[in-house]
Amino acid sequence: NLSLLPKAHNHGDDMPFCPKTSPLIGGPIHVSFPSGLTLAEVQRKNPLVVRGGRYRPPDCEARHRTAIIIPHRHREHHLKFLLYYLHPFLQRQQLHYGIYVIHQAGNYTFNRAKLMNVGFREAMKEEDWDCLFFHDVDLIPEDDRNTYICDSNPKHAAIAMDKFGYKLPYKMYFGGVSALTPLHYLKMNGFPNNYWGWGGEDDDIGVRVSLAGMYITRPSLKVGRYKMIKHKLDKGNDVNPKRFNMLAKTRQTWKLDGMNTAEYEIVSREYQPLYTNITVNIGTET
Ligand code: UDH
Ligand code: NGS
Repeated sequence: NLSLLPKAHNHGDDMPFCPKTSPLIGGPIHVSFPSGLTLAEVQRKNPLVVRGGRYRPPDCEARHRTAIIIPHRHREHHLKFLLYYLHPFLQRQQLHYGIYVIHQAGNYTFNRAKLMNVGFREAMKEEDWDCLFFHDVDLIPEDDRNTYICDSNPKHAAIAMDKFGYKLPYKMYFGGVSALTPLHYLKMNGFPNNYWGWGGEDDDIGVRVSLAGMYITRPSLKVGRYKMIKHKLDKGNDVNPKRFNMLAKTRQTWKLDGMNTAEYEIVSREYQPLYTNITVNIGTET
């Protein structure tokens, strides 16, 4: 009797596909930030997550393979909460997934978009991901129906953030959390490498989407809700005074700067229990 065989870690040919809509997803999620939470506790709550922060549903073949790419430096306190919410959330969606934290080495000015280029290339070296979620560390999804899978066009997921009164701050906003397939990513030559410091890089990415002949899709305002963990502007991420001039030139620069010119050195790759930590030297502004 086949039904008596243990199935939990069997990923043979005989596994049925997971249902199109996961029976495990609910609706709104109540997000709070319990004091005293530890990574060990998050690990204990997620026994099926394996080294490097990877997961596959135990009893069905996932329909989607999603990599989460998180740009990071000095935000361990935020990362802990994000992992606490994201792991169970992705498991309820019955995804095959992996979480990558792309950690900028050194103290030079932060560069969010370039770290995403690193994350894309390094994640794709490891597995054939069909969707990449570029995810700020301080944004917690507040609804299970916000599915972490890709659309036919680049998707902006963080459409309704608490700090903006749960609506878009402006029509072209593309910040926070976005989802692209590898094909979308390469079509727009990835993200810019030369936005050092705070601001504008997300707008540049949004412009690249349309310059590459694509458009932005979004979930509904009811579903694309996020709570931001409150914080001040970080040390080492000063507002970039050049951002407006750079944005005015994206049409001329997007093919010359991006995935095709991203240069960096990997410092280390650690397979932590809850995520893959890639520390990278991305250089300095030239
Ligand atoms: N990040 C880090 N470390 C840093 C800077 C940024 O990990 O030192 C990452 C992190 O994933 C963060 C993302 O980059 O979520 C975006 O950076 P941010 O949180 O500083 O940007 P945000 O716009 O907040 O969310 C800015 C605070 C107020 C800026 C006001 C400027 N007028
Ligand atoms: C715009 C920035 C974006 C930023 C957005 C929200 O003005 O990078 O505000 O900022 N664009 C430029 O500066 C050109 S926030 O309210 O989160 O601090 O994401």
